[in-house]
Amino acid sequence: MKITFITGNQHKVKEARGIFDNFGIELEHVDFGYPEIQGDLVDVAKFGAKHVAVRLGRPVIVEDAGIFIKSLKWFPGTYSSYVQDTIGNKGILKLMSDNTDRYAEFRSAVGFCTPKTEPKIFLGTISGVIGSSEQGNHGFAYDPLFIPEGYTQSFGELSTDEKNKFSHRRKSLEKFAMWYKDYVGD
Ligand code: ITT
Repeated sequence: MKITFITGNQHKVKEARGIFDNFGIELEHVDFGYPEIQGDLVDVAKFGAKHVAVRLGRPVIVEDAGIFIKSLKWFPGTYSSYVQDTIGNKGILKLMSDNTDRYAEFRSAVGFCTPKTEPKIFLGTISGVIGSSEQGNHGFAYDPLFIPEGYTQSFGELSTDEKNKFSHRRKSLEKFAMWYKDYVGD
């Protein structure tokens, strides 16, 4: 069983391969840019999946994700990629220097679409807190800042395999994988 994953992010590919291995799904990676429309993660994933499925003429998945920080009114959210490339983790820590409420969530929306059907969405969320400094150099982007609930280590201190056991991406891709197995009928 195979699925084409559209992303320009190699870290997502590595994580998705590790997750799909558990479900016997082979991942084919294609880096094919698509417009990220204004809206929430679901809007972006729906539009992107449809756009690429029609252009490539085959079923695809895309994933839109981000980190949502409560005391920053859920910023950076859908702007996570831009904010990471501009102010980065140090900028986020600065914005939060006086905030005692450190609650944050990573959220992931996976969009599946075929050229002839409407997109389907699978969601995953993980709760945690923003640490007081960057910790670890595993993973990518906000991982060194994010300490998942029940842990003392950040995602940046966990291996890909450990993060893959319970991350936002694990939850959304696992929901997709279970559904996809029935859909394909294997
Ligand atoms: P594609 O759109 O090409 O898939 P991208 O990196 O631009 O790749 P997003 O649009 O979904 O991905 O942007 C989400 C950003 O949120 C991403 O660039 C990271 O900065 C951050 N992010 C998402 N998931 C993350 C994770 O598991 N760990 C750390 N940061 C993450």
